Amino acid sequence: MKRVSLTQYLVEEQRQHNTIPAELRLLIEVVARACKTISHSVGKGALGDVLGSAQSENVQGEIQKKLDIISNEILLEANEWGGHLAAMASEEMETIHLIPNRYPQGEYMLLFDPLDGSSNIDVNVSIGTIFSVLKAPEGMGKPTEQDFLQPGVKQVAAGYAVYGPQTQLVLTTGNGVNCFTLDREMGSWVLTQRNMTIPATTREFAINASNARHWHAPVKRYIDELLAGSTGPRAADFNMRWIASMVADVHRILNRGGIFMYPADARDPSVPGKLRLMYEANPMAFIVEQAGGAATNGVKRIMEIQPEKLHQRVPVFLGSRDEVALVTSYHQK
Ligand code: P6P
Repeated sequence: MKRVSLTQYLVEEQRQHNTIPAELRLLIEVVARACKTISHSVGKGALGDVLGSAQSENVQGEIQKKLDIISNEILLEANEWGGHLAAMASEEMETIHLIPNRYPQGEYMLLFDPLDGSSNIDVNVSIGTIFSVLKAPEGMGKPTEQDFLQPGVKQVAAGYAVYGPQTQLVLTTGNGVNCFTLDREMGSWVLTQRNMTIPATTREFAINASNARHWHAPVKRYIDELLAGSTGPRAADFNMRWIASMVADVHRILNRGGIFMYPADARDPSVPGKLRLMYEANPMAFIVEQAGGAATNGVKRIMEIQPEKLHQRVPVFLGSRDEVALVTSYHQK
């Protein structure tokens, strides 16, 4: 297959669909370049003094790994000077990050989880970067947190990089989902999968089953039916995967189907699940829907949720659309 670079793909998309203005193309290329740098740091491991804890806590109350902070810095520094952004928001930062006055302010806003799956860093299991792009509200002056609180349907682009056996970048700008593999020798992103599509049905589910005693009834019913296998109501056997890196679990689902779940549970009603809406659930929901899958919070489309807080959490059910529809229907009863 003739090699198509990320740049060529974006230029072709611009020409064919006119959906990627030059500023958005520049933003995507800058983020992709930052992910290359993150991949390089992640790949050093113990050889680069980048492992272990940074002895600090983030706004989520989680101990930050050195690579969480390194990855966050890489994304901030890469995106500050380009003139395409008005502001950024990150899982690792309590408040939004304004573009320094010395640089021009652009019309896009970038949100990211710079390194998702941190618990896997020190044990060499795949991790990733998740990003979401919104347009700055018309007539916005100095950006505030409120300007970021737009529902997921307002995203103009979303993507993730997965740092695994290969480093890959998965991207949507609203015209399907494409995957690029990093050619480390050339340092370039090469298109390796066009128009990724999630099968509507699956025999594979992903959930952290150690929380089973805390699940609410609809989730318990759904999982029990999967576990009952061919002699149960589903009349089929199912397989389970849980990598504890959302990016890696979602990437598997994009490639071979499946359903990923991080539900709310009875432990703390004030904490609806673990995953964050703005820079984990929304970008992944955009990608999954663009690949023919579905993404709900158990009641409605994740992308239709009106955000109230930058770091708010949301229950997540995403992947093969028939399975997402079934588990969502159990929440209606
Ligand atoms: P648990 C990683 O910390 C993360 O945010 C997601 O990437 C992943 O799906 C989930 O949390 C894993 O959570 O409770 O299984 O460790």
